[in-house]
Amino acid sequence: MDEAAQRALIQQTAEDLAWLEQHARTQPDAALHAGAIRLAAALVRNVIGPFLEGQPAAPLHVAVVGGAGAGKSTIANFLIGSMEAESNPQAGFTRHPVAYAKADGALAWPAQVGFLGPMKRLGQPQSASLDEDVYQVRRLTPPADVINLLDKFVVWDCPDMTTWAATNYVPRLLEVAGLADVIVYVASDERYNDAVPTEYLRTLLHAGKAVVVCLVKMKEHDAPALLQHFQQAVLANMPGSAVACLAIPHLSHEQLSDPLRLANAWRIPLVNQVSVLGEPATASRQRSVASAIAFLKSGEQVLLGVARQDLEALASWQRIVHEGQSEFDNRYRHEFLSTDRLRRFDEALVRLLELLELPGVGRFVSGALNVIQTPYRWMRNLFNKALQRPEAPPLPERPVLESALAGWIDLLRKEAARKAGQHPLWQHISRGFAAAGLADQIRDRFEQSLGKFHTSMTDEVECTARAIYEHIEKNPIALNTLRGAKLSVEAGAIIGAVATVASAGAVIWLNLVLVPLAASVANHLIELLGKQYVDAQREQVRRRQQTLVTQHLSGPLAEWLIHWPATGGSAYERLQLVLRRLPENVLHLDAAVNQALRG
Ligand SMILES: Nc1nc2c(ncn2[C@@H]2O[C@H](COP(=O)(O)OP(=O)(O)OP(=O)(O)O)[C@@H](O)[C@H]2O)c(=O)[nH]1
Ligand SMILES: [Mg+2]
Repeated sequence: MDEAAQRALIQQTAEDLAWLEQHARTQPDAALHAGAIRLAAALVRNVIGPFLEGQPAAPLHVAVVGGAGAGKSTIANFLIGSMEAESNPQAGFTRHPVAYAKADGALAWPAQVGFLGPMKRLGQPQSASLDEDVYQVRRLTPPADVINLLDKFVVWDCPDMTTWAATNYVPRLLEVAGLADVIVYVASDERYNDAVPTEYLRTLLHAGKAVVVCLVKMKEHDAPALLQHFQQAVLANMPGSAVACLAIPHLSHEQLSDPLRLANAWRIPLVNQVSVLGEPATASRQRSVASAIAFLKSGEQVLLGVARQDLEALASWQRIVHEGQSEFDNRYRHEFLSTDRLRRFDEALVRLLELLELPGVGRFVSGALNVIQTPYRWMRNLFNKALQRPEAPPLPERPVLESALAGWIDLLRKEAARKAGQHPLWQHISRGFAAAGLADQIRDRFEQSLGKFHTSMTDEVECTARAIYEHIEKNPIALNTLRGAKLSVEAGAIIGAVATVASAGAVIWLNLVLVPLAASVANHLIELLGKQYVDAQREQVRRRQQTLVTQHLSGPLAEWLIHWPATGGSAYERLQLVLRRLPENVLHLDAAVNQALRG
């Protein structure tokens, strides 16, 4: 992959994740997911991107995170070795990330577009309480010490993560947490297991971050018990393990103001722990990159977690569309198809029977047989007229289709209105009916398909009906065989009748009754056979007509309706794009990272 393509890949992945994060924030109870997605975006922007672009490993980054007022700024000062970060009794004082970097260090600060996401770098030092999407870098000369973390690390003092995304500053700390090679998680003894910070800790460990837990403010003699309790009650339930869990008890203000001289006993283990994690810097950064890509790959759960509600809503919309479709198909079958006689098939039957009449000289024989059968035919017609109930005229097709469509639209409209409060998708559909003319669009599409359906239908009826006689017409052997069979049956019946009269020694005039009767019964049987065949064809065409309705009318309309929420630039269109594109892009990133790590 060339550099430009790689940069575009990083940018697109970060943008897709940013979109997904915003989308998650529109959903109820999705703040934690939104946080995990923000972290994923930060990993792409701040770790994977710079690594692929050849950014050197140094300086590494350590971020101090935790609940409001836990003591984060105080611990940042411990890491730096002097009172630089504003610690303040007002909980939630630090509102944007503040980086502490060595003044004379050659700070190879990542400069690519998108680094630290939407946060702007402040040009001038400002109070850490400034509540804006910014970060600042404070350069300082650290006091001489045995271990000086600032030689290797940039120390980040972060805003708190006590509340979900209701506040603007949680995403800021997640952005820096994404960047960090080491995380120091601070929890005070009175609030060591608050729900929200604990969930963020879980996300950070899930992302494979090297986390050092620092429990603070307990009485010194309670430290071992609290550490043990935290290990068992909190860390044991996490997806990964923390690198270390340390305690710094409640210290005096003097000790806090000069940690280097007065609190080193507590400070050194922490500084040592962080320092070790940065040894050597290249390995530390490679670990960060490898776990970032692993988190993205395993992040399907997170991504699908956010999209789950959307996908469920889309699936339930799909179910309702199909419910409406089968109701539409059923109504067409019951109200129109079952009553439609398909007259073309009656004509086909007549043609078929005509074909069976003998041609040429044989016409005289057929004519004679017809004359013989005349009394029977009269009588049959009389009976039929007397007994037959008048056929109910079929409902015209168009009104049936229109009213079935209206029923379908009504069902969708009602369901959308009923469920509008459940999920934004239903709200979107409901608005589609109310404001975007969705019902008219449905009718328009229906009209467009109707023409195609009718053309196919007419062709189908005509072809099947014509095939009934054309097939025989074009096959002289079959035709002559059938004619022969018909003649044999009729002649056989007449001869049989004459022979019966003769053998019974009955009076000759009985022939006048029996011969026409036998000829008529034989002919009737042949007609019945023909009718049965034609009716079977008619039934087949009815079934085919039902299939064509589904194929040309209700099917395409259902497809269009199912996809309607994901069209016209809606959020669901983007969602589908992101859900398709993101996993592919993560795999490309994985390949690029693996190649770079091997190199
Ligand atoms: N006496 C004493 N005060 C402490 C100790 N640790 C923290 N504090 C105080 O607790 C308050 C909050 O500490 P910070 O370090 O500002 O806490 P924070 O987590 O940065 O807080 P926010 O940025 O507001 O979220 C400050 O007034 C600190 O001086 C300690 O060990 N002893
Ligand atoms: Mg603070």
